[in-house]
Amino acid sequence: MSLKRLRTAAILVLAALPVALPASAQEAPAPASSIQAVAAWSRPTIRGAHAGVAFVTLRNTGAADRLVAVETDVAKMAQIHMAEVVDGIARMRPLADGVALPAGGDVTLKPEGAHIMLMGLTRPLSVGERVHLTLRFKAAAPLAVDAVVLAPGAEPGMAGGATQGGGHSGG
Ligand SMILES: [Cu+2]
Repeated sequence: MSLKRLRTAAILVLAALPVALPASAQEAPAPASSIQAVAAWSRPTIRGAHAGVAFVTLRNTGAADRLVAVETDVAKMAQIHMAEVVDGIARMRPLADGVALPAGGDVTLKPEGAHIMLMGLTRPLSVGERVHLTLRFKAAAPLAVDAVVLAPGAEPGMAGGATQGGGHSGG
């Protein structure tokens, strides 16, 4: 084979690569997720705080599923918790099985209920910033969500103020 032919062959191989990659990627297209984050928010933390919280409303347009895990880059780990009042004392416990997401319904994580606990914050969370979360489900594809850190009083559901008590203060 002449040098010219070799070079031509090499160019043909190189030229074929960019075409081949998208083609193989198309064999397994990412399915449009059946779960959407309608709203996601978090709370500011003081310097030195070990824990933060995040909340999200999830809309499930597909089959029944579960939120089973959360990952974040602002804390060592994220857990799914449930806040509850036991004997008049606000407590929270990890939800080992996560949160049920019924088919065709909205589920709102909130301070007085299921919430995402950011354990071992690596830095304080400031008003206005976005906390990156990756939500993992039993069936649906993982969902990347940015939770906006809202100032106290600007939080969803606080305006009404009809419900009181129970929620943990995140301290
Ligand atoms: Cu908690």
